[in-house]
Amino acid sequence: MTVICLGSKKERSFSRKMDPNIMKSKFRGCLLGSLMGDCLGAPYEGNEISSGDKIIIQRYFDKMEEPEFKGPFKKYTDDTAMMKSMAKFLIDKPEPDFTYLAKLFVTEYFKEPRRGYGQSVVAVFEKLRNSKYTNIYQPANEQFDGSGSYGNGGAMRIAPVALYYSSDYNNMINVARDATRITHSNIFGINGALLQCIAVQQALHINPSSKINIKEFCSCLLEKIKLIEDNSDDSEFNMPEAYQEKLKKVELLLEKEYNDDLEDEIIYTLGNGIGAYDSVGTAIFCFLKAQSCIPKIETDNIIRRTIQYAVTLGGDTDTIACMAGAIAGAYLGEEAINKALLSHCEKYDEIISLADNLYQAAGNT
Ligand code: AR6
Ligand code: MG
Repeated sequence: MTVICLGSKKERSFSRKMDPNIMKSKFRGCLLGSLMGDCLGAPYEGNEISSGDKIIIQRYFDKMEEPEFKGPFKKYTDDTAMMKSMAKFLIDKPEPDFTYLAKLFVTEYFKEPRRGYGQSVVAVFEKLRNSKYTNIYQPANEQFDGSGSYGNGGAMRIAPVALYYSSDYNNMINVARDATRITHSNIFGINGALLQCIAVQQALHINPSSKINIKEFCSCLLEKIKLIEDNSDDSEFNMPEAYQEKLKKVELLLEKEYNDDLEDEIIYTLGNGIGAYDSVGTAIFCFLKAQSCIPKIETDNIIRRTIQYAVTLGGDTDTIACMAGAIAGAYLGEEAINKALLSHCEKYDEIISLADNLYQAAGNT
């Protein structure tokens, strides 16, 4: 597997000679976009969003953009807690040590258990601790009578792997898979995390000053996820092209003109739930859709538009906005992030340092 499909020739040559300052800004943008989606999406988690709610969400974002507005921090959830552990694992261990990663997840969970973790993943943490990490993949394999979790918990935390291995595709895929399997062994949970990882990596290599080529972005994703699905064992579900089909639906929906029922169709077709299959395609869709104006989302800032749009689709708002925000931030970098909005997110300064340390650990100066 040696595909490095980075879109157009122009994008490929840009990526080869990317200014290190741009790359550093993209590392920050990605982790901050992820944090912002999580923190700003969390208050709406589990909600169905009416057209009245959309106006409230618009005001909520407008208010936080006002420099003089002071409010309590929007707290981050398990998405960021686990993303932080992923970054630390890559920073601390040049050779991936997945037992170390499992310990980081468990330590973080028992330090702050009330971060909104998935209902079932907690059992994995308890078993890992009780078994003293003898077989770090066994607890996840035992979930759901042996079928493993298909939740989006692997995908929501994967962005640091895409950054660290941005020019080493094969290792990126292998590390992303083994890091996901500690909690999620179901093929939908794993391949969803891989798709999100690839989307972040592709976004990272695109020139932030040029408009994204949506068709190429999708066809590259499709090409890579096809290879992954062709080599996956899907005997349990018999949906061997699940994510390929999902991406084709993303492309079709992106072409549709706005109408009052479009959002219902998006939610019905792509999903807005806690399953990776019902949320990763949705996050990619939100990112791509937000590249141009969206009715009822009033902002010129593409990262805000991506996150706000993800929130207005309801359901697992923090995680879908977190995944969409990570892709948008990897493309556009820190400069494109609204600082007033960011200032309301818990521990944003810690995430900036984490991104810088990850940038250095990845062999950059
Ligand atoms: N069979 C039936 N239900 C399942 C299965 C399965 N194989 N897999 C998952 N579920 P979990 P996560 C359902 O606990 O993926 C948080 O808000 C089941 O109801 O592994 O880490 C995060 O922020 C299970 O409890 O968590 C994410 O947004 C649920 O999916 C989200 O939850 C979550 O799976 C998922 O986090
Ligand atoms: Mg969540």
